[in-house]
Amino acid sequence: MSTIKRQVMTLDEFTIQQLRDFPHATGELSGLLRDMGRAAKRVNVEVNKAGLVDILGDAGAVNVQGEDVKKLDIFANNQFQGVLQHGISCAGIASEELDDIVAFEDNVSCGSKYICMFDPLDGSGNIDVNVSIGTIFSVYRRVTPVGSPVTLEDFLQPGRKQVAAGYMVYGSSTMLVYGTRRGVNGFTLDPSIGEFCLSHPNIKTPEFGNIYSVNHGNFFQYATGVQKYIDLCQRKNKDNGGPYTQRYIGSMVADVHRNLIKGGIFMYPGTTAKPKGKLRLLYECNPFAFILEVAGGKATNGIERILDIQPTELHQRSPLFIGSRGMMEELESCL
Ligand code: AFP
Repeated sequence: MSTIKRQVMTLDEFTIQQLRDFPHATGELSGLLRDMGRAAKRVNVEVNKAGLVDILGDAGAVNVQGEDVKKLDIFANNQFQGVLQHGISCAGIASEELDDIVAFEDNVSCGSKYICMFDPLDGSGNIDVNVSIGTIFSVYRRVTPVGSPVTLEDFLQPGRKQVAAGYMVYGSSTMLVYGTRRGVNGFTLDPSIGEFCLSHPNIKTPEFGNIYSVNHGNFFQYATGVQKYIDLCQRKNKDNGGPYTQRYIGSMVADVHRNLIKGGIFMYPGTTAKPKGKLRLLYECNPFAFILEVAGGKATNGIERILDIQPTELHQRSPLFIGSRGMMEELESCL
């Protein structure tokens, strides 16, 4: 019997295809990933018309991080929470927008082995000015018994325990990238059919890149080792490849996505005012550290591997250095 060759493979088809290699898999993780993709499409529609409708601007509340909440953040949070709560593949969530975990208490959800954590709309400071923003998520296997409601313990796991992690970029095109231990794959939303289509199979990040990304405004507040590395990035001469190019959007998803594809290093170090930096370990650092490591890169807090940090609270922050292996090693020699 001849096999029909398809030109494009959608996210749904891809996740189902992956199941064929694991005949005993329950399909729960694939279902969860498809749920996230579905919610992302709804968020994408709203992000695209943010300039048209009265959804822009502050919602008037302040989130648990003490930052102004934009209306789209709330919309996005509700979409991801809703799709997982009404699905059958997730037992509970934690979100950057919520104080506490949400345990889904119905029998079907309690019977799931996975929990999901997400930052529903990262880079929301950029919404009003039409710059790429994104969603970041990670999936863990719960540690409490299946069948009971999840607890905080299920969420305070080190990043190396992640089963999958991913992100969506709402940019010049909309992409969903996710990784499992088997590899990282990128899907671009085809608006004509409303499907994420496999566009970047088996992503590997280059060993070296040409880009360093950091908030230069904080330069004098960084530790000496970090300053030394930034100096090195600027001073590299033609004998060692010329100075690196500085690129920093202030929207982590877009910055790290670009560096993942092109090669580079992204840094959000601690400052004298904020020694732990700004980024959240569970919602931002861990998922990207997982993806970058699977793609061949590295991620540390300057002292230890991000994925080995034992979290103690849901919303804790961590300095982050992440990117191409060769550039991370250069940085480590300065720290
Ligand atoms: P917002 O979601 O508040 O816009 O923050 C985005 C972010 O967490 C991350 O995406 C950026 O890389 C980082 O903050 C930018 O922070 P600085 O403006 O301090 O450089």
